[in-house]
Amino acid sequence: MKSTKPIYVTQPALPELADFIPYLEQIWDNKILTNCGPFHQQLEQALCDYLGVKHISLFTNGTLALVVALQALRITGEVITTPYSFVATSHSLLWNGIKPVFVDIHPDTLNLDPDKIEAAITPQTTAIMPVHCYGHPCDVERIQKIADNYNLSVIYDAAHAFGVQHQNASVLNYGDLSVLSFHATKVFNTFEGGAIVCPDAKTKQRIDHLKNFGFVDEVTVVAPGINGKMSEINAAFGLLQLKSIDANLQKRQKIDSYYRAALANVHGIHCLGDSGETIANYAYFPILVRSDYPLSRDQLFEKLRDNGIYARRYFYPLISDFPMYRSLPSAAPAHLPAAQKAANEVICLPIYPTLEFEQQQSIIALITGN
Ligand code: T4K
Repeated sequence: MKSTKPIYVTQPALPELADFIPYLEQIWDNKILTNCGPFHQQLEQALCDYLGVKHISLFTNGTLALVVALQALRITGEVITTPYSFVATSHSLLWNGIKPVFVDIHPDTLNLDPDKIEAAITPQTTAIMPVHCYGHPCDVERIQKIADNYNLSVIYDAAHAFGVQHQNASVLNYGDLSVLSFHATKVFNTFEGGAIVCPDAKTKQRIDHLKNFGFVDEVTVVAPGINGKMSEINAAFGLLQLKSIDANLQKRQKIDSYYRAALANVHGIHCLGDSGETIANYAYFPILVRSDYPLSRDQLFEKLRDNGIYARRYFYPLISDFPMYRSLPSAAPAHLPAAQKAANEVICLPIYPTLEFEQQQSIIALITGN
């Protein structure tokens, strides 16, 4: 069945335009457009309450938040990370003059494999930067144990993990810092945006200084900071979006369940496991196209595209295969077999609150061949 309008891997769930007008009127009235104004402050508090975390510092995007998180903890030398992520994860290391050391992922979770981390630690290693890929929590307990044993910091790239809980608490509370993305394509979006979650007020204060050029007051600059502040318009939009987040997560859950049921018995299609005890956010719906499926991964990807379904191969190519990384010893394909395999098998299917049932049915029909 050929779909009439394109179906993307994701589509932002937008509130009614009229509901945004009162927020704009307030901005127009008080003429505070940025620099941590009233909406910025309100959104930080509202997110702490909603997510169950102690402190949040809002940013213009997730990438800058990652860059600043590394600066906030004064990370240097080498950082252990995953090659199976969006390229911003390791770009944040290069922007800080840090050498990424790639460690393979676990084939079941596609997250950093804790069994492989210790072998990659050298005297230069100062931190681990794992990613909660697709919003599925990493093995946070084991990662913390390794970090404690070797006196390493842990900064989670939690760009996909908005609202995810592990053992009845926010997964964002693990590690030293967690970094969120509120990009348009994310479960919770502020057009562009991001945040650092941190456990104590002192670290939050350092992060707040760093995202505002290092200013403490009009005449005092304490660090070579950058401009990473979220504007009032983005923060206002975030406050409005928060009102519908639970309803949107429920819609995502329904879509996730329907895919799982419909694809469960399709030979050669493996749905990445749901995250068990955790409260998930259904941010992505990755399938792995194995060799016993009648089409190759790329053939299925093209078949979907030819029918107006713009699924994505997140994360192909691997970060370690990009030119600025591929000469690193840890980037050698033979060193990263699980990541290579996943990158060659994955397709992320469309999942977003406004995806219609008929649209989902047509995607499933193309995969099952019915
Ligand atoms: N760490 C991780 C693990 C990440 O995944 C990301 C970002 C980051 C860090 C960095 O966070 P940010 O600095 O971005 O806050 C997208 C997003 O741009 C990126 O935020 C995201 N990860 C990544 C996984 O996906 P593209 O290049 O695939 O996006 P694009 O423009 O092709 O959009 C995908 C589809 O979404 C489009 O086909 C249509 C739809 N779409 C997109 C936009 C921008 C819309 O419907 N409306 C829109 O406004 O990277």
